[in-house]
Amino acid sequence: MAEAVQTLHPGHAKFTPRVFSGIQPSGGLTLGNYLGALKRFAEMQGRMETIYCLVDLHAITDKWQDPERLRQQTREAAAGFMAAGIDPASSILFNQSQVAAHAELAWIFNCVARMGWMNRMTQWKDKTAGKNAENSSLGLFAYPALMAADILVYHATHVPVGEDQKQHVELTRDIAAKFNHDYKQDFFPLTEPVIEGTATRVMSLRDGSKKMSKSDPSDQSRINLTDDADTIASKFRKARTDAELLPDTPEGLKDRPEARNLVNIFAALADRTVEEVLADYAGKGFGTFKPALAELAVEKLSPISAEMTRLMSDPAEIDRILGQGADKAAAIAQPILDRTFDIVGMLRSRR
Ligand code: AQP
Repeated sequence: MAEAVQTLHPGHAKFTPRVFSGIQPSGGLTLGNYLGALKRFAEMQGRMETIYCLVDLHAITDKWQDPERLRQQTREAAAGFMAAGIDPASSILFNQSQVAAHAELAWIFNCVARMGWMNRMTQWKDKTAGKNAENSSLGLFAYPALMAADILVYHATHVPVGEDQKQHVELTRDIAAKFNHDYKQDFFPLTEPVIEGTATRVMSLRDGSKKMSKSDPSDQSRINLTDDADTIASKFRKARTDAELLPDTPEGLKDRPEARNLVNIFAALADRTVEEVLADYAGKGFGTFKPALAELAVEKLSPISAEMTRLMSDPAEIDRILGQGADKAAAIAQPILDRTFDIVGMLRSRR
């Protein structure tokens, strides 16, 4: 992270270093969300201003969500954030739909972004692959413009994300640059994606070519943060692997995606490098490695799961925290949105 701060784009000098990131409450949180996002969100806390968001407006882009379930998933995700170490006294934590500035700025960005840019987004292509794209929601197509608004409505300079979201952060930079160019202003920062660590892309336990995802139809493909110890052990035991022994260097994992995934998960959970993990397990088979991985995962995830259960026993308190976070977020976003409308030429006479 310190390195990322030093490599700030020169245009950032006038912007307060500020982190924004979010997760869709479109299902239960996974080990991928934890290692690729939450764990890193917690590590960034205290180093600079941090704003974290449950992006519930995004969660309805892909498929219909049962309204009561969506509210529950949003509370559960908030509990997951806090259980993973995000302290609402140090970070701003809220759900997106409570701050209207996100949707308002997204409209402006819908008019800045080009259809061709959206057409090139791999998430759009992946989520519509094999389906009738004509039948997908307009919201799914415009998802990256809303994500750009989420980030830029706070003039965020850094966005910690997993590898899969890199392209969307690059598009955010394109939108900021086009806006700045079209209106001859140096108004929006060119935000940096922060993609670090050994688990920037945690893969499915059933298929090493697919990322672990909360919406994968197979529950066996992922570890949920709420899984109990037996379920975690059983999912790792059944995880797809090959018959070879573990190599002594990372290069030996090159053409072994499933093995590489499990070693990466181990390294990220243990806060060790892949080389260090292989130094311990080279020459050993999965009969030895999988139980050790399961034990480590249970050790790291059980306290998170227990804390989530405790927090979920008081949903009113979660709602209060999210409401308070939304007030703090709106206080930062509103002046930036107002200035954007001024720049674009919207008549504002109510102030
Ligand atoms: N498998 C993963 N490995 C590493 N990072 C991951 N992230 C998600 N999956 C992995 C990171 O988690 C953050 C929040 O992602 P999201 O929930 O907003 O959307 P997503 O990337 O589309 O995650 P899912 O689990 O696949 O959700 P669904 O199934 O609803 O689409 C991001 O920083 C992401 O990189």
